Amino acid sequence: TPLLQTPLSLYDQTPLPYERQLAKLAQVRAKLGRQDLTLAEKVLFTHVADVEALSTAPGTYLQLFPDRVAMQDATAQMAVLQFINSGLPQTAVPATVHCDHLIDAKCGAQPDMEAAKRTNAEVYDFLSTAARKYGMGFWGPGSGIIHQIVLENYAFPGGMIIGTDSHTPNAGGLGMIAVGVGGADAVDVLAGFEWELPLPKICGVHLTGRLQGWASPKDLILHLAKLLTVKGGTGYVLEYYGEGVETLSATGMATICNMGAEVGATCSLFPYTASMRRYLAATGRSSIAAAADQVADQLLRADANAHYAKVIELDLATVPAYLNGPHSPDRGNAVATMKAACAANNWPTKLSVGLIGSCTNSSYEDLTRAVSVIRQARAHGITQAKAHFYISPGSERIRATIERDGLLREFTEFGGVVLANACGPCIGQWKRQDVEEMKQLNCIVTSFNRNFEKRNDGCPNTLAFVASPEMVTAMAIAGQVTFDPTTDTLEDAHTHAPFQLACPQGQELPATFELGDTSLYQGPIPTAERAAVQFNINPASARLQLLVPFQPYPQEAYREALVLIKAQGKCTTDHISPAGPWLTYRGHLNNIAQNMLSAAKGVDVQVGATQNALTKTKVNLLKNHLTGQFQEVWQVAKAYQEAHRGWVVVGDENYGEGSSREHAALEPRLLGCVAVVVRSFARIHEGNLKKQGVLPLTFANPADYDRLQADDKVTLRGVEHLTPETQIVLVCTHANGTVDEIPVRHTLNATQIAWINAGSALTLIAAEQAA
Ligand code: MIC
Ligand code: SF4
Repeated sequence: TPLLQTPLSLYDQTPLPYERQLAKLAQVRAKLGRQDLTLAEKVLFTHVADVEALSTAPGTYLQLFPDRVAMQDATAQMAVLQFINSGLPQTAVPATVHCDHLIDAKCGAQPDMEAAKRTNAEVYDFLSTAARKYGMGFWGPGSGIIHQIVLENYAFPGGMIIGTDSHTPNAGGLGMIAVGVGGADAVDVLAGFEWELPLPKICGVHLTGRLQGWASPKDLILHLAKLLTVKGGTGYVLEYYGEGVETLSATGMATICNMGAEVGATCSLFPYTASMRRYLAATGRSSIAAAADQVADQLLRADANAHYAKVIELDLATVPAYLNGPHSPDRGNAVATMKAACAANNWPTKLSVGLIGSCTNSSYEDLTRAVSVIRQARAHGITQAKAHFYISPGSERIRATIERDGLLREFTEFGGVVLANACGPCIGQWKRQDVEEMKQLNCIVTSFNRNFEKRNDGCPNTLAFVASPEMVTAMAIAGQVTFDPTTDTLEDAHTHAPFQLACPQGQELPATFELGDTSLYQGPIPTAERAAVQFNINPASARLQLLVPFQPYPQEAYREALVLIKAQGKCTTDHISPAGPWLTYRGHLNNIAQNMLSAAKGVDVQVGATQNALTKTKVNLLKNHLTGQFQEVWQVAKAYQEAHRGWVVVGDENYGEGSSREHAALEPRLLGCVAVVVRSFARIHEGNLKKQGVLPLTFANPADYDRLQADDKVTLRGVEHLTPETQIVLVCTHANGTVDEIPVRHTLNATQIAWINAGSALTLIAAEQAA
């Protein structure tokens, strides 16, 4: 049958799994006795390892077999280094590596690419060697950003992908369960083991109506981010449904799913639509669309009376245009309220830089909408934007297509700088040129997804906002973050008469896509040639270092442990292991560990005025409780480790929010962290800590955060005989000698406890492999 013959992608021989999924779905229905399945449940449950073992009791873990794995260069290095230790000859499922995070934006695409190839040669060589050795596809520098490439080439309705990047859910725009994970999770799947996911709850988002005026799919998710906050989606899959879904393009849905990461959702997804069919056809995958058409009713939509854990009702017509920020993507300001918000918060109204594109917003539709705004300005004699203006195409395919169609020229003629097809300024790979602006409080607006402090340019004075690309463009033209195109006017350059911008108009898809430079992709080499491929890691390298499996902590480490830092407020992975210049060391644990918690804000502790004064103004300076000396965070940690003292980190809400980077767990583990105790965790980070053998604990009573002091000594009672049911108690001896007992919770299952006992998950795999 045609279903069985359709390959998974243009680059894979493996067939689409639809036949298998249909058979499994029947088993799932029989096992659970349910005819009210959500789409997410259908896709998840048709990927479980064993339907007979399937349970939907709260607190269970699903054991899953995803269809593929994607990794980007900044996280793939650690994933590959771990895979090397597994000793396996090749990956068990189709996988790809994408070179997108390490390209510094400075002068524009071409010179920046040349520089990146020079400076990152060692890492690119390592990754392409790994791809050849283990049978993976390799998308070299310049090919584009992982999530865009996955959408264009690998995503398919009803499939399941995991990726070592938190925005992997982007592929939900094509109806895929797509989840961001740490490298160690990816290695499990690459090694042929099941991937373990805590059973998510399914939140239905019921869409009615149609977006109006300047509102775009980006605004829909900015609106939801405001509603749900950065942790409101934790533990949930966001499943969209309703007639409003049919009004959205596939790429628009991808934008919405991409930023589900910003509310902490496990992933987001949409049912199969006509726009998905169009997108698949435009990207050369009509055969997948034809197969999807056949199984759509059974597999690619929820049952008619699907049961959702909760439902959000949203009339698309009520969504205004937003500018979210600064410092957090859930800080939602309707564009119409920005004048008041700037006045109330003393934010400058001037816009210094506008940036569009990235993995979130660089579709053909996005860029044609942005250009439609530029055309209106040019028709009124405006020759260039008032703010600096940058464009990051998401892929070589997009870049080549907008070049062919003249859009690229329109951007550059308007003063826009087209950057490499890469992450660039989105992840702090940006040598910002307007250095004068950076000396004072200044605003930038991007069409990216995250806006944490210092993320884009490393500068504490920068207030970053996120918006749709067309809104960024309009604001860049006006040079004001307060510019509301629905009420404010621009001035005609010749007549000086005021004029208003009409709503942007875009084109969903080009008639055909241009592929551009196809040599940037290197496919898997024949199996027989793989064994001969050799790694060559220079022991003196500053960028790559083989991993040594962690040894278990001795029991004393859990007794009278020191508090390294009591982090206050937002502590994202960008605070725990900052990116930007540190991306250089993503393959070298010892070196990158020097950035540990360097951007975290330590709480005002009661250990003396000096530290109060210091920590208020400065991050990455802590009192070493053993010597009284002030040192960088990692130095204090190392000193404790050398003194054979265990230490803990104390954190606030949604600790570890943001990236999937497992460096945020590996670094504390390397330097002797036994536990991280917080009010709440972000999902991926909690999983990463477990994998590396660090106990993730939450206060049973969140107010106990205040009872645990930064100069306490903490004994973790209960850890000696840890079981999934153990109630761990922190016995905290305060500086004045008094003692508090603080109950904490853990979510470790038996397998995960075995990781802790072995030292780390990898230590356990290596031991099993050797046995
Ligand atoms: C991000 O957007 O923060 C990143 C950089 O893509 C990260 C991955 C990383 O830190 O390498 C992510 O989202 O997971
Ligand atoms: Fe790259 Fe930014 Fe997308 Fe992360 S969010 S993958 S850094 S473009």
